[in-house]
Amino acid sequence: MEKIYNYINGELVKPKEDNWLENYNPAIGEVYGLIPDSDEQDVDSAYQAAQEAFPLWSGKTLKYRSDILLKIANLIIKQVDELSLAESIDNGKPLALAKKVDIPRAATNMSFFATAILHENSDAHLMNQVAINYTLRKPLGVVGCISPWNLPLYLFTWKIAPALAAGNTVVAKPSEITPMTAYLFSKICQEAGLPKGVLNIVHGLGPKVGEPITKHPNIKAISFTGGTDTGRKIAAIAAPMFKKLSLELGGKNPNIVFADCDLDKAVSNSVLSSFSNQGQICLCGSRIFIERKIYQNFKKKFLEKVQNLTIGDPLENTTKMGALVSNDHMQKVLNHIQIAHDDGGVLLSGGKQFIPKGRCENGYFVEPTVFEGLSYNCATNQEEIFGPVVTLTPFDNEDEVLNYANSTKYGLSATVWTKDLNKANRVSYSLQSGIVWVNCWLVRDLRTPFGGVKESGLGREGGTYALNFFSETTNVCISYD
Ligand code: TXE
Repeated sequence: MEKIYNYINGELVKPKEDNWLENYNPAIGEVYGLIPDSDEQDVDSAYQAAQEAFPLWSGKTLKYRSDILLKIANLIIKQVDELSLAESIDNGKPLALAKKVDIPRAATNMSFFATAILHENSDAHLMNQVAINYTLRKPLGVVGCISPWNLPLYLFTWKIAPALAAGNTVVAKPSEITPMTAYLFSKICQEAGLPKGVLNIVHGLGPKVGEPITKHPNIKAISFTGGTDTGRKIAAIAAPMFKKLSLELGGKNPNIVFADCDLDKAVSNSVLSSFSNQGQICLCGSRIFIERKIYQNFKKKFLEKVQNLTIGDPLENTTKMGALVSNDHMQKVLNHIQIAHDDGGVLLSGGKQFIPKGRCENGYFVEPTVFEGLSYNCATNQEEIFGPVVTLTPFDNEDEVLNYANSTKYGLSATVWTKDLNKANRVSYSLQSGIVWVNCWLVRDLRTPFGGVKESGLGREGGTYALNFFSETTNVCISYD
């Protein structure tokens, strides 16, 4: 059985207790490897290595740090085939999706922040003839990065890159459900010559590894992406310790389709925003609100495309929907489908576990599922399902749809389809959301602030927002004599 190892002080090492967890391939429903079942001792070793590496790494020139991160980016691109296959096997997502989105974006995360630090400027405030103030930006020290299973290397590097670029050293924990590409990333770091201890990756369970990172007295900040409930637990520990916190949490995103939209564009993008990555993207638009006068037309076109989605073996090139990430998650999604039925939902498509023929017959697949006829405030329209399940709901006016859209405890992203830009600006202003896409979905400029409001999170990632999170400022005021 293939084992993967922690990456501590530049070495690939076993967990101290020599305990291991099973790693599943969700497309075939079988264990295919073992990962370290690490604990607090391993986190302490990782912290020590990061602490010892900090003076050297933070003292390096921006160019030195930039060059190493660019080397890592180039190695990711060179190894795109191996990394994409590993990601698809570990997560269940289509290989084509991993190759087109996940792995290239991981490389871009590294190169974006490698170059961002070369162009960053800081502030100065001149007090005429009295004094000059300048804003000194310094790295925090050792920081903790904890990431989820839905976009494993993409979200892992989205945290690691700015943390390292800003001069911090890192103790990182990828999800125990999808550890493989983080492990391959540690070998890339060795190949790139990243100095030992600068990045340390500790594999294992949230409570046994994530929590010790969160509560470690000398880990200065926690950057977390994952479920809202877990984010709450992390905040409860970190806040009283006055640690900096970046929380990217769950979502229940509205997708608002006005009658004056480009209907075909809205339909095709809505299929993507509903079912990409099996609906396991926190930015997916799982609540589709359609202006009544085009409801039937939208529904007809949408269902035609949904029913043509190829679901099955993630390694097949034609596959558009792969397996859900685990049996537990599949059961959670199937349970939500049952609740939708109980709430009086009318099933328009899907609704069941999908059993492919051949090698994936024991995999964790769920059909792309569409309901209508549910109230905006029922559980299906309020709770995050994080799977291939969407609802269609008609509306008659802006106030009504804004009430629906803003009715959940989340506020991560929203999508608006209309050709009327006044309406687009008006609705975007009124949406309780960290991100609004108008006539597009998942168009990403990495300089922009990324994050949610309400229970979708705290703080913003992306560009200067991320670099500022991973640094501390001192205002130096020098008087003119
Ligand atoms: O989250 P979990 P999952 C959300 C998504 C969904 C969830 C799916 O909406 O709700 O995340 O990811 C570690 N102390 N987003 O189920 O369980 C755990 O081991 C410290 C939103 O993985 O929260 C894993 O490494 N760490 C997001 C990580 O936390 C703990 C995009 C996430 O696990 C821990 C992606 C603990 N007590 C998913 N318990 C966005 N907004 O961008 C677990 N972990």
